[in-house]
Amino acid sequence: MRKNSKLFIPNVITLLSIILLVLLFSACNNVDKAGPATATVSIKMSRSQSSARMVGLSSSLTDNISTELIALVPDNTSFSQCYSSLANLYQYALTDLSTDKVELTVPLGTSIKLYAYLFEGAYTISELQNTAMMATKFGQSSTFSISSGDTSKEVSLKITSSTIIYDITDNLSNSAYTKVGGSSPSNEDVYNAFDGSTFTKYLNFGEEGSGVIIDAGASYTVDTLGLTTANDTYERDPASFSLYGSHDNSSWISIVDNSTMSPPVSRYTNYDDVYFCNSTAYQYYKLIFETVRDSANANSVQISEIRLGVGGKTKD
Ligand SMILES: [Ca+2]
Repeated sequence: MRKNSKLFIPNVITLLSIILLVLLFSACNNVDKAGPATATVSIKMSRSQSSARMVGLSSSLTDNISTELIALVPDNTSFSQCYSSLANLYQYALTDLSTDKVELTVPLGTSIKLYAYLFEGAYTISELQNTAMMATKFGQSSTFSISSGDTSKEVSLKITSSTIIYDITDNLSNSAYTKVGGSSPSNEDVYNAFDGSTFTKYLNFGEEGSGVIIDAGASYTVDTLGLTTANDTYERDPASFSLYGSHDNSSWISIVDNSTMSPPVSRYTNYDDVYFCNSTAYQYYKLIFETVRDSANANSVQISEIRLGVGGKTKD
């Protein structure tokens, strides 16, 4: 959103390395005629075995982390920051962070990898599966396989923080934004939501169902929405949104369908960033405000700033 800011703001990329001790606890290989043999494997995360790259970085890998999701995948599955869009998956499991152990059912004699997703919030597996959450750190193991005679094995897993924080609406001209529906006062037109100032706003008398089309000038894989409340009349705050992507500004593909938000009551204040799964790069995005906080007492929808982020975070 902010003019004259650098296009790419690389986050501090902390490359950490840990060693997993893979312990085969049992010889209880489940030889099933219908599928490959498997073994139940208890994995101990040996986080003290950090590489030299951790020198100078603060304390523990799991500081501020309440949940670690492990995805067991075939070796040929590409990593994604969005765990729910992994192309192939054998199993999800949560690490018991009090013991740093996780139990998995591993296919024997098969090339596999582990991807780790570390979250600040405390979640169950079903919560993670029902709502796409953005991890704050990610891990990728090397490829390995386990055979029936193995009793233990060491595998490395590299942990990084999220990679690039990026807002595609940075440095676009006012003509990149097209109002959808309704009408606006001349001094509260659509581009005011992208000028980097919370003291200017986009107001649309179309209220629910109005929005904006953004021509990003190039294709980006947007996965985060950031909003900031305007100066007054909190009844007009957007309370849910839909997002569509397009390659031609004509044919639209749904990315988010009427997702509820919790607008802050405070004015000039950022909403919590909304993260969603999207693996396709689009040049055009259409953001629709489906509802406002109090439609009976609002005559319009208004917002001071809109950010569309890549890589799971928007920047202020
Ligand atoms: Ca503004």
